[in-house]
Amino acid sequence: MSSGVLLICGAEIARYGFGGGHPFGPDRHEAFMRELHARGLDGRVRCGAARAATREELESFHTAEYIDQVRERSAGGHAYLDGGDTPAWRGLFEAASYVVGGTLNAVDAVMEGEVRRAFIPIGGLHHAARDQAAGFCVFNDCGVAIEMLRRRHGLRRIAYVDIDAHHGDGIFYAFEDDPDVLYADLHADGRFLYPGTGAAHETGIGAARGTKLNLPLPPDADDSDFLASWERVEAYLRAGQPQFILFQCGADSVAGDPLTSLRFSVRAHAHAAARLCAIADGLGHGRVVGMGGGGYNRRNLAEAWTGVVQAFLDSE
Ligand code: TV1
Ligand code: ZN
Repeated sequence: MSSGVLLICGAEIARYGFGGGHPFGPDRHEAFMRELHARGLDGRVRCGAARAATREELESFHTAEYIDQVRERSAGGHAYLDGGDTPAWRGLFEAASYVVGGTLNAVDAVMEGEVRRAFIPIGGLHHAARDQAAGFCVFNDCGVAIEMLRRRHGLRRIAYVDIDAHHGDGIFYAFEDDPDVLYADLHADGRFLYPGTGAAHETGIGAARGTKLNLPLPPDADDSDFLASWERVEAYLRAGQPQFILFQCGADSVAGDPLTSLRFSVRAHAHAAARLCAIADGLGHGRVVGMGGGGYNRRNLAEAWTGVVQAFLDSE
């Protein structure tokens, strides 16, 4: 088994975001990279660029009609892709395609045994549905990754773990009836925060009924609340024995985020990353890919995500 941590970074994914005072600005990538450099971690990871996802890859998760709509609206500029959170701009289609391709590069490198862990800061766009944009998310890189892990790499059981403050509805509802997608999501209770979903009783439907783990938290939950819920995530993953772990580590669950009121410290993110590596190693494969997700306080995202990368490196 190979060692090393792959970091997907560069101008191709840095461009993803929205200008004009939008919280998901294109400066988030740089905020992370500066902190990585300040901690001397940039020299300890292997860096790789993103590629654009192909049409076929996008179609593994998204509908053809939706992909066309994104292409048309971003060429035309101006309109929103959703009710007001996700503005279209010229070049957005390409930027969103690079985010998906970047996550696929991360997943492919892990599957090919080049590295055991990989991280992509601008990724984890968990609100995009198969047929629509939502909450700053155009193409759902996590969803395409799950589909490609199955179709291209032949895996069956894949875990998706999400500690972003917002519920990962785009992933949850896309795989709600699929018992082979393990889903564990810590988020602020939907009664108090967008997108409003992810109640504890939402455990899957049909063949997957009772198999998913939604853990809503009080809107001001701190590290002790995090740790109590996190124990359940670990037990769930150990019982489910996934062949791959996707980790959406949104930093908007850290105290001081402008969009949410969760109060985790950045240690929560590092702890989750370290434990996921230990679990993946215990399962004999070590496969973990981290995706940055949300996080709108630049200091927080820089510290939380570099903590995740540090935990990946320490786990080697
Ligand atoms: C344009 C400009 C859009 C400034 C949106 C905050 C803005 C928000 C903006 C904003 C904002 C939301 C809602 C809207 C319910 C909707 C990456 C009808 C200062 C993964 C997405 C949050 C989180 C969407 C994404 C949310 C992620 N909050 N300023 N929009 N209304 N939308 O509440 O999970 O982190 O805030
Ligand atoms: Zn979020």
